[in-house]
Amino acid sequence: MDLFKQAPPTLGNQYEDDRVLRSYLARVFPREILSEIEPSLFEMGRLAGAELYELQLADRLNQPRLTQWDAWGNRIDKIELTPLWRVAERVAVEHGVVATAYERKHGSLSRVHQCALAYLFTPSTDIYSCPLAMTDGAARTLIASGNAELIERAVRRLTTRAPSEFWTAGQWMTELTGGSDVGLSETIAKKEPGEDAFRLYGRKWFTSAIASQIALTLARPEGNPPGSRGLALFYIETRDEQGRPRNIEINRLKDKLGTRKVPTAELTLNGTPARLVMGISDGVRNITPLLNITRLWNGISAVSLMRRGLALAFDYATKRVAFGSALSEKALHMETLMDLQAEAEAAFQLAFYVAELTGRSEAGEMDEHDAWLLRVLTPVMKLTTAKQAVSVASEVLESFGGAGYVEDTGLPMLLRDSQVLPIWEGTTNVLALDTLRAVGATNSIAPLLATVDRLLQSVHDTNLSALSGIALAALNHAANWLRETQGADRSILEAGARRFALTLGRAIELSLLIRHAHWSQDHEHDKQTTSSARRFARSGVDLIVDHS
Ligand code: MFK
Repeated sequence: MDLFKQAPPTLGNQYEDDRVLRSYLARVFPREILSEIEPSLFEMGRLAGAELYELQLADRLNQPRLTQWDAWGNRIDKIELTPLWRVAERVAVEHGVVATAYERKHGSLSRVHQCALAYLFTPSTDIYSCPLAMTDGAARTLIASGNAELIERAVRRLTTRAPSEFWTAGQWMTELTGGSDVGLSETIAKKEPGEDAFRLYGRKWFTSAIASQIALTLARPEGNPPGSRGLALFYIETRDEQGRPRNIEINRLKDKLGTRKVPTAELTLNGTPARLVMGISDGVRNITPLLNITRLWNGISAVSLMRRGLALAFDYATKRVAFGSALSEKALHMETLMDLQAEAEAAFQLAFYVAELTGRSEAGEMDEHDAWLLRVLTPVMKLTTAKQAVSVASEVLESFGGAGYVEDTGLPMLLRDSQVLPIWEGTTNVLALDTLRAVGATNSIAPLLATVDRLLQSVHDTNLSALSGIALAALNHAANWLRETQGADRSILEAGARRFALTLGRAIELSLLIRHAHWSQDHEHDKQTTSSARRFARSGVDLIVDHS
């Protein structure tokens, strides 16, 4: 009997097939620079759709392993990564997924080039973006610290293209007392008589990518006051020349919903040698360059996972036949996918806009207005895109019917891995409060309104102008809410912070989408972004609820 077999979804070259990425890069990059960087994007797109994707599916059941003891009673705490992650590291290093941002061949646009590489690389490598994000953030933080000795020792290795020299960095912040409220950290830093370095004593509770060679961490030098100002920022080299942990015990690996390739551990620091990065206090403030880079990576990962889910779902729609025709011929199925596509495109524009701002800041090309914008839009972008990624992943699974719920299709992982995005690097609520902090004491979003005005100024198409009105009305509503809440009880302001931040996020996403749609109509004679902008505009932009 010839039984029916379902054709699986397949992927092509993930750069070549990505209208959104290619159109965006064509707008942002001068033509000669784009042709210079395109070979790197074609190659990463090819790997992501072919070898890496095949390896990812084959590696599905593998997980990192912790061996705490050797046969002879020695504590070794050895971590073995899965085959996919070992290949991912080599590919990432050789293709400059971190390095590109530091080589700065194209000035501030190198950050955008790097994010495009990360966006292509991420969905086929099971969150290897986590160690890369922290490595990038550590390099940025060390450079910002001005600590010449540590820069000389570590930055070259964090940003190299030579796999044999490459170091990854961890970001050890979370303790049992405080995942979000880092100021409660209990780890103590002691200066032993006759020693230059400090030694750290404490317990880190949720440390990601524990196989890293170095880590940046927070600890309280003895005698410092409680709270985040009393913490200092430290640099650790995790293992000695023989590969033994430096007074660090890995107590166990976490059993997590997703990101299961990431070796995340509970650690005890038992006199771990550590060097001050800068200053004896203000550790939280000093580690914020790292936080802001990993939050950018979080957004790039969010849009890349949405893109992967939709690439598979659109392809599958051409292959799956039900009720007499392919799903791609069903109006409701395609309507559903196109709405998801609009969410993904909107998120893409915001994540890459923050990449552009980050690049300009690193290249020293920022005025006060742009610095404010980057500070506010980083948490706004992170929290908005992370929420979008979870809801898009859930719908993508549903679009496959039962197959989306079955592990060996590889699809459930998209949802599990997306679910981490609103949690780590600051939950939605913590980042909503950070947005209020970033807006500043004036409680005004005038710089954002001015930016959106500028973005939309040249849009003359009548359909797009109507959509601009929706974005501006939402932003003005948010601005009024903030003004009116100013004199009220602080709890009213905080209770509305999530709606406020998400409204800013969705309104700026719509504005960026309109700006790009306008460009794409003029330069590519393409109305697909316009159609996405129209869909996105009717999916809820203004979430503010006025208090009575
Ligand atoms: C896939 C891609 C991503 C991969 C990453 C994977 C790794 C995941 C591993 C982790 O999840 S590591 C843990 C991540 N943890 C967090 O993100 C902590 C979340 N909590 C916060 O972000 C809180 O808002 C915060 C800890 C910062 C609040 O602490 P405090 O003690 O209330 O801080 P405070 O006093 O408000 O801020 C201290 C200073 O830092 C202030 O400046 P001043 O000293 O000048 O007044 C703040 O303005 C400044 N600051 C805070 N956040 C900032 C910032 N400056 C710039 N950017 C920021 N984001």
